Amino acid sequence: MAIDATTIRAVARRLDDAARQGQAIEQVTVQMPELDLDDAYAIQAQLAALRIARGERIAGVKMGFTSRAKMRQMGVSDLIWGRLGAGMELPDGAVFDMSTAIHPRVETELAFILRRPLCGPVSTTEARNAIEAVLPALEIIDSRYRDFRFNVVDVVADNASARGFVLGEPASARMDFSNLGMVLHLDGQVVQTGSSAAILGHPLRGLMEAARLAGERGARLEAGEIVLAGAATAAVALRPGCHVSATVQSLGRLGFTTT
Ligand code: 0L1
Ligand code: MG
Repeated sequence: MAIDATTIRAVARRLDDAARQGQAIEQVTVQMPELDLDDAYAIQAQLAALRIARGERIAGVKMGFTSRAKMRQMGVSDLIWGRLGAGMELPDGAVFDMSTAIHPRVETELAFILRRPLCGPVSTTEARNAIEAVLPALEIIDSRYRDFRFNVVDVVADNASARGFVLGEPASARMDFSNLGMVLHLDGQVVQTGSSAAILGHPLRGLMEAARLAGERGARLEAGEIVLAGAATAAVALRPGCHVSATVQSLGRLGFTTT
């Protein structure tokens, strides 16, 4: 680690303020190029601590960089994760107030709810047996950095750009969710199509990687937690006054409106 606990708290406060005020800031590595991934995850943990101190519950985790194309684009070779606060969840059909965001984007995902804890490297059978339900999901990402530009250390410190999520109806984990067609609509127009297979080849891998990364960071995925397994479509910029919906084969439709 390159920075001390006081600096970690100060950087987390700066990112937290930026998120709460909807104001973009300079990437943290501009002032502190020495920051490493351990520092970044420590800052992220401190962001979660700030949420908890405000009375928010940590609801689960989100995976990022789950497509090889995005890893290549960012010049990174591993996945990242971020923490989901319970307050980030928007009910299906809710209104998302854009004035509370900076430059939000939406992407179509699959989510899992766990029925037992997972930690460290796990087999596909262990991962599957830990799933209570599989759900269609929309993730709203919003980098706190100017122009949505960052390196991997910046984005991990910024909680993997997590901003919000919407969950659809839960389905049995026994279903085959390996290759489900997904369509993202904006105001009724198709803007992205994809397949759940785009999530690391199989969405279960998103969960296995979440368990692995949790183990590496001394954490654990808990029963009842949500895991956003990764994006199956590219992220699309949101604008005020639009209706966003996603249709996921065999899992149904979900959406929200922006204002
Ligand atoms: O959920 C995601 O895949 C986003 C991860 C962070 C990178 C980005 O903001 O695009
Ligand atoms: Mg995502």
